[in-house]
Amino acid sequence: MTQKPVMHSAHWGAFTARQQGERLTIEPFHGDPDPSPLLQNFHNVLHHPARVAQPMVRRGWLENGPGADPRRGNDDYVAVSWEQAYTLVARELQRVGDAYGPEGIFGGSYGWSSAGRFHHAQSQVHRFLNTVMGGYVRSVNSYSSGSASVLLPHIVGDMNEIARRGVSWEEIARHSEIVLAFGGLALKNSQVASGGLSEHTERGFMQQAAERGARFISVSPLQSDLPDEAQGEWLALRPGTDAAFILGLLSVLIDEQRTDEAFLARYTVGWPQMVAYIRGEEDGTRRDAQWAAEICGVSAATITDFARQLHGKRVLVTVAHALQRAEHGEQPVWLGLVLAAALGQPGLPGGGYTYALGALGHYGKHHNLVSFPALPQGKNGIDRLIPVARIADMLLHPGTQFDYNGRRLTYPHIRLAYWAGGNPFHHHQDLARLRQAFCQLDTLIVHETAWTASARHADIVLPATMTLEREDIGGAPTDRHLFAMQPVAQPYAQAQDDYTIFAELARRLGREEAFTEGRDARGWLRHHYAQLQEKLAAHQVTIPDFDQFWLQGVIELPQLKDGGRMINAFRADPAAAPLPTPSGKIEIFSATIASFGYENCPGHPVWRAPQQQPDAEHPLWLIANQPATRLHSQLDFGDYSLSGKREGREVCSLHPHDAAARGITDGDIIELYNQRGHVLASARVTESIMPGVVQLPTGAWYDPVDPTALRPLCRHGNPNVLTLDIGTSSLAQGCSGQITVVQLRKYRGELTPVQAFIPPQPVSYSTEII
Ligand code: PGD
Repeated sequence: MTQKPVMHSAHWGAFTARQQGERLTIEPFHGDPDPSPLLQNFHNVLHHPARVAQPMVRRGWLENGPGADPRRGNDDYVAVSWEQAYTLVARELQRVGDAYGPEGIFGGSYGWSSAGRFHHAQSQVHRFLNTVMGGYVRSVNSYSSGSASVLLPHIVGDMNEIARRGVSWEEIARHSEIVLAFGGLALKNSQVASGGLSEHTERGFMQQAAERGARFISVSPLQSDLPDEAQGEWLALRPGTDAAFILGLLSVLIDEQRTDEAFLARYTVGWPQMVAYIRGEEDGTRRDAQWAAEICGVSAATITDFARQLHGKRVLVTVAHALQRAEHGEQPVWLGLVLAAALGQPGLPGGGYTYALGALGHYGKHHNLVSFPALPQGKNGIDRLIPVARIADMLLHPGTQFDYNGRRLTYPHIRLAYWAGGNPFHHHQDLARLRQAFCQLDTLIVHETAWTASARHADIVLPATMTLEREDIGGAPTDRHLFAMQPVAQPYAQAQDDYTIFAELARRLGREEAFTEGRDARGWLRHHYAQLQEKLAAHQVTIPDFDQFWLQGVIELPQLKDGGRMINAFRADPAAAPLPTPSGKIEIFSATIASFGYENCPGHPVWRAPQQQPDAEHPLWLIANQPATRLHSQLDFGDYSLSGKREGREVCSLHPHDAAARGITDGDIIELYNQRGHVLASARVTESIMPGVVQLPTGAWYDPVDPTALRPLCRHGNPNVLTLDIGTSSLAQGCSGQITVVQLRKYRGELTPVQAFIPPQPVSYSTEII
């Protein structure tokens, strides 16, 4: 069948699409100057065998009923009808709700889902659990910015103001002299923005700035963290040591009286404590260039010279999400701000501190005058939460206390977890431990488009439509285009929209009206669009009516050009526009954080060596970063993602020295391992990575040879088998998955093909009992 092209949008770009048989042809949005190759992942996925075709129930759960079960992840599945699936899910929700109330249900359902604002799966789960079940145990913060989002409000202000509304790319192109990017500015990251990204402009802005003479300096163990267009410089340092590096820089600036004392006195609190710490007045350890050199693997002379080069220049400091996704990840975020302040830069055009520039396509962009309405979540009847990355701790240790951002909280006892739009067996650390945690549940229900590892651990798997199979509206607060996401194809097999599934469950549980408010999906789209019209009308802005919008496929929204507004106003008049911190200033020392008494995150930024250190057994750092060929684990079976693999396995980069020392050549299958498990990958030998460091991106679907093994072997290349499941600190309890330590060798065991994309075949089973 060949159809007319229709407009659609994804987190990685807008496009028109046309179905031709089982494949799609895709044309990037005409206004996009630098479309993302991730669009190619849509070509082959609509009818891929990895799709979930029908509702399925885990055999052990059918036989024994709800309850802890070590077979999760290693059991058969039984195909059931939608009628049977609805009966089972509604009955189980009723049982858990009656016996334990919302405190027995975990509805965090973390995950990126797809770009449409109405069918956003996590919002659908939350609304359903609030309006139908009276609430749920929730999760707070994200795997992306778990520690920064907790830290930044204490020391400067809301993360949104210092990231999304930070210094704009336009200003950088015009004014910055040095862009000092800790963790780099890799385009693979900024090609993505939640809700969509119609114009990929980072490459162009970097080119403009570089042509004007701006210097881009990427401080990172990986050369690939900066695109060619930036004509940048690469300063390689050991993973996880940026905080020590910045302390070394500060020490040079202090000793050589190159700090902007007037700025520090007027706009910050706590500089004297910082100086005392750097000089070792507290404990006798001077954090100078030599001290930093030994930690970072960068010479003291380089650190000294580097600090001098920053002095007197319009410097913009940015710290990537990746750096705070590690033990003590709060520290480089804090120190990046301190460095910018010490140089007197915040609030100057193209200078200062902007958090996570380039980490997503949202940052450094302009904000829409008004934002598109989100699906209302309803009211959660309880206030129980966990920081999102503490899920395994919660399931394994109910009733145990933990610290979080000045509070002492207790893990609830969860009986049922409901997940839609996320893939915990992609995003979480130490997957063997995660499996044990999920085995404690009575019931795990998952809506999925495809048979991810998370679906394979569920008790009830409901087939969800993918974005291409339904209508929605796509837009992000930093994107001037709003898209009518028109359906490209019919739903695959028996797949249904998350909304349809929840509406039917709500009906069976007697709460249909509360959940749907009498609207079908199109009704909600019209409703939200009307709300947008109303908000714009208040600013005397008119947009076409819904039908016209739907016909056109795209409209343009008015934007504000107010990047850096909070800091600019503060610099102009700190008394009139104080920062939303307790002192109203940049807090180099935070009395609030100090009052929490956390050894792992005291009142001013510090260097704390992580508990994971390379040693004789595990001598290599592993960087498990974002992939370049897909968004997280989404569409790992898509054409573009597959094209990046070798013989179906993920590719691991390592330096020629480390390869030679182990007799490894390019293209060998290697085994990375540590005390948590083993991972196979294809070796790429390259000089664009530091010696002593290897890199394996996230997102290859977990494919354990024996899912029940205590130290499983993933034959596909999922690095989260190896990463450690600990919080960044007691302050934020963020995800620490970015780096870990490993050993590796040429793989000499039995090599079985990757099976991650082969779905479970339903076993025959009498479903009369349902
Ligand atoms: P995705 O692969 O985007 O990963 O973790 P996240 O769980 O968000 O998962 C989204 C899932 O939603 C996919 O399985 C997709 O099939 C499904 N889906 C898409 N659309 C729909 C829909 O409409 N309905 C339903 N029901 N399902 C849908 C990402 C997380 O991983 C993030 S944000 C970060 S930043 C972290 N990064 C790292 C890292 O750098 N290093 C490590 N080691 N670990 C990380 N984990 C984190």
